[in-house]
Amino acid sequence: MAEIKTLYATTLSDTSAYGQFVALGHLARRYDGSHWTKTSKKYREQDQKQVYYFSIEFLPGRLLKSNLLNLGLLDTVRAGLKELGLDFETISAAEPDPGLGNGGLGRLAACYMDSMASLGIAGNGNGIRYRYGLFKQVFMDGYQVELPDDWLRNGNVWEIRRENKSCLVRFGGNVWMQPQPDGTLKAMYENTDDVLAVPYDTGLVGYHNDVTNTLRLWSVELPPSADTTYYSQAQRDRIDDITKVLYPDDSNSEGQALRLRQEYFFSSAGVQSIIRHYGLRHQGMKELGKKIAIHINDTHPTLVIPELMRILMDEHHCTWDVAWELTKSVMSYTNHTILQEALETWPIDMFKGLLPRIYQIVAEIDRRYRLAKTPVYGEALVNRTAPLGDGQVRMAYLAVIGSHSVNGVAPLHTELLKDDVLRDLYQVYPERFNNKTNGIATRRWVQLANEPLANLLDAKIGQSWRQQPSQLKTLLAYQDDPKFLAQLTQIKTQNKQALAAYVKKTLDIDLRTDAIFDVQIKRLHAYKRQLLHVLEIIREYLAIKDHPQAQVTPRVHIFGAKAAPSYHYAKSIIKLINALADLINHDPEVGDQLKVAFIPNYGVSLGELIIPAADISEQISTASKEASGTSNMKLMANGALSLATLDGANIDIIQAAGNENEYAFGLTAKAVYGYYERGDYHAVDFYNSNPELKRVLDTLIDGTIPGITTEGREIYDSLLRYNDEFFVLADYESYTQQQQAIGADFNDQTTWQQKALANIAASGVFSADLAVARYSDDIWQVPHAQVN
Ligand code: KOT
Repeated sequence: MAEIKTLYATTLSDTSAYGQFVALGHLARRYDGSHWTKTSKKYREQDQKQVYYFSIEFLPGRLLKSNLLNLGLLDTVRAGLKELGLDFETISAAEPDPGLGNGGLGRLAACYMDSMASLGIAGNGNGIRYRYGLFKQVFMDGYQVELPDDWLRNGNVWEIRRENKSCLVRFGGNVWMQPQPDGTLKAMYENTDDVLAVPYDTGLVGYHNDVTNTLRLWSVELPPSADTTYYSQAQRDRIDDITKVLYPDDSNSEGQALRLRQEYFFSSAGVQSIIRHYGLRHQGMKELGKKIAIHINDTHPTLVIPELMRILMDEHHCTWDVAWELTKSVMSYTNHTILQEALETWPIDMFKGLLPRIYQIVAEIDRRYRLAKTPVYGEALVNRTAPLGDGQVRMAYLAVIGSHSVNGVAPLHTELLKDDVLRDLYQVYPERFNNKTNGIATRRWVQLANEPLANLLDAKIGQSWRQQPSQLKTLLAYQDDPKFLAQLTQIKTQNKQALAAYVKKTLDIDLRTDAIFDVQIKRLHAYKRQLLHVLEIIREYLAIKDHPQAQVTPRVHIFGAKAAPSYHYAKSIIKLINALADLINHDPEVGDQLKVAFIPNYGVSLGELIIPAADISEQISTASKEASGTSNMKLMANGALSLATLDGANIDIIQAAGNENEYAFGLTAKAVYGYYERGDYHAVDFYNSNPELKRVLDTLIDGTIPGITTEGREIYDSLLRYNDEFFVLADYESYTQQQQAIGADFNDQTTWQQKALANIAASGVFSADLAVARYSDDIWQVPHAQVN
């Protein structure tokens, strides 16, 4: 476009890739800036119901390319840059990828924000502007080392600081209720530690619809009183710490006071800003439930419930009953895990000290819950389910009691919530429980990440799938079109070449692009069972060593995974994978038949490179443990076949694409629960009865794999001495059988690509647009653009 040349030509050609990115970012903002203002004005004028999605994590990925795509400018900008002799991809890669999340939960929040904008829903994200995102992972001697992610070092083109929308958040001190002349009670505070919450807003651009919504992230600062009062350095640091760094734990709760401060900080600031905004246009609070929906993404923002109660009662003089009905009608909660260690609870003493007024309100919620429910459900059940119990504040229970809707993220997960984790509360509030299967932003994961595939789809089935991913099903008409299937192979090869070039550059490993690219990308966690994948690699390695001349289908095993810094076992698995990779990749006898590439620092941007190149999607969690999974959906949409347990959304993927197009294996959730109930799982029996498995496991401790003396023993013991908590050995045989079937099937590329096609065609049902439409219809009660 002319504008790039006239306005930006000098800037663009004279600067670094980063400088060019900043210049282009400003250009994009000029375009979407007017949409942003217009969108806010329209929502205001039409008094449209607002959805506020509260999440302690957002993983939006780089925004330049996606904003240009959504604005309809991508092709033009690319062509304009080309005329200037500049490469768009290089410039785009200079953008920092904001790592403000750990994994699935944070990325889901970002996909849903994208869909809300694209469906014209007045959706607002509310979270924390961490000064440092999730650590950068490097490997030293095969061990994970964590470096700080200083993502804001050079500023952030997308954000706008809105100091005029700041608010105070109060911690600690003493609080008491003082009777007023009119008979009401007023909350009085002394000696509180106040901090200032300053919002930074980022525009979220809808797809080809002139809508730009807002992601509001809060940053902490000293309160105005710091201008006149002395704050010691230690006091200043204590305040700064609140938004300094993202907790690097996925599916785990460490229970530290700083985390609780983070949770209240963004919950309180968010609710204050909502009520202030609402108050500008409404008299009284009556309409709140009709005008506002607040969504609680896992339990981290649960304090929005007592915080809204506080504001309604203390600042807007509502009675308890009125405030409570309004609060419940506004709130809804999504649970993302059934792992015990992830369920948040806070010691009452810590909670009370940090949040005295909020504690009073939670205690009153608890008192009234007990009073109302004991006569109906009995004391035992009520004790088990009340917000306060065992000296703890139980966040999930508070979230259920204070919301009108509770959902799981895949059908199996929702059933397990009802039958197991939240079973007692399900007795009390059966009507609140519902399922909302996760979805992904097809725009980012296919249109942006896999342009060759997207273009082929356009050519074959037209462009309607770009607005309505369910149209991908029309692809099934080409299942017997050999030319089309060959094109799929060709695109896959092209994507593998791009990934192979990256792996060569970063790890100096040569990958054959005619090999099976077998991919496992997700956080490193025992329940996700990267270890099972490792056992298969050892099996393949031993098979090659036994029969160096035998014909094997070449394979590349690709891992991407960060371990929480304090998760010792997960870090040992990382060392094991790297040690094994070292052994295999340098063994001349193995050659290019088998390679292992553990790509460091997995995140959204690397996902965009790896996913389009995958043939096999490893989704091998112990059945019942993975709430949904979402990389399974992204890989499927890019034509990878799932090698999957019957867990989370794998079940739904297998059903949608057809069992014959995936590789399912392993214990069912029911079988896993059966072992728990009977207490008769004996890992050692599998070791003793399967000589191949025995041999594979022995390599962990017999020196076959150099450099893992302590890690090998630790892992070996976890399986045999401590009885294999995640049933790795029980699933070994069925898993390795499917792996062998994959090795054989891959040689028939026509049949293989027919399966890939079936996966792409069925992936439309996992679109985040559809998921968000269901949230809108069933939970938030807001209108949205048509999705089907
Ligand atoms: C829970 C507590 C703290 C930090 C993270 C979590 C967490 C993450 N819980 N669930 N997740 C993942 O969420 C994804 C989106 O729903 C799911 O697909 C995935 O199965 C969860 O593990």
